[in-house]
Amino acid sequence: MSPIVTILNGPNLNLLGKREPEIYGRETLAEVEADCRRVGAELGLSIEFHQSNREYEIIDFIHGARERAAGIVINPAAFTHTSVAILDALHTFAGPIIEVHISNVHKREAFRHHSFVSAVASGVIIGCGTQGYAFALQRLAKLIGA
Ligand code: CA2
Repeated sequence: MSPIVTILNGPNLNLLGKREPEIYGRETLAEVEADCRRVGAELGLSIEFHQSNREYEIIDFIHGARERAAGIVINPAAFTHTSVAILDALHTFAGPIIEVHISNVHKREAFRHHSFVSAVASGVIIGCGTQGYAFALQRLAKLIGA
């Protein structure tokens, strides 16, 4: 059976492709999900894909991944810069975690320069647009040995 990878997306990413295309591009989250499923299949990974605007739901998805998933890809969106609770949840996950940011947060406001999540990430992909999700899956496949 293919190893499961859980892909998590934080608040407002449901609006991807619908607002601020100059920052986040024109691809919708549904298109990102389709790309992830295609790339995942090529890499022999089974993809679970979620988005939530609620911090507790993201924590619940991380707890769910503990029982089933071999790896996590997470774009925590604004929770990146605020959430010790998501950091604590990720600490309980044994497998590799790749953090993704669509935009180059280091070219943006100073409050986006710090990530709580990076402390538990095996790798961080920043500023590669939505292509960053495919890069993250390629890296996870290597780390998991899929
Ligand atoms: O660059 C990224 O992927 C971010 O995680 C996106 C977050 C932002 O708070 C982080 O600093 C960097 C914001 C996600 C909001 O997504 C939108 C998409 C389209 C239109 C409006 C918001």
